[in-house]
Amino acid sequence: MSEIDPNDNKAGDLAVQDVSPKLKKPPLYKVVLLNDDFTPMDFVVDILVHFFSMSEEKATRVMLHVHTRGVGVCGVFSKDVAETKVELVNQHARDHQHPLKCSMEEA
Ligand code: TYC
Repeated sequence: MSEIDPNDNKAGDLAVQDVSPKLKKPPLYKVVLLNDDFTPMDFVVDILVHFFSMSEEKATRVMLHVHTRGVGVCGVFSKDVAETKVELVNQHARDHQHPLKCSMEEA
């Protein structure tokens, strides 16, 4: 192999320096739902159950949070997964003629 062995320094002229790891952890993204005045509450609960695997109880809590506070977190995911969830939810809302908007932001 071509690895450098710092103990095998026959000429005595080898400088070995510790280097901190360069790889950063990939960023995570929050997927959020935005409130609006028209999307039915049970439609939002269904989305949280089916696209974000929440229990009916948790989905109802999150929906009411969005309804009263304006925005709420559905989950935290890698970039690819967050993008896919946002697309699927927004397409589902469009398919049913609801103005519901889902988006993502860095966690
Ligand atoms: N505000 C909506 C209503 O009163 C319910 C709602 C909740 C809509 C959450 C969107 O992300 C949302 N029917």
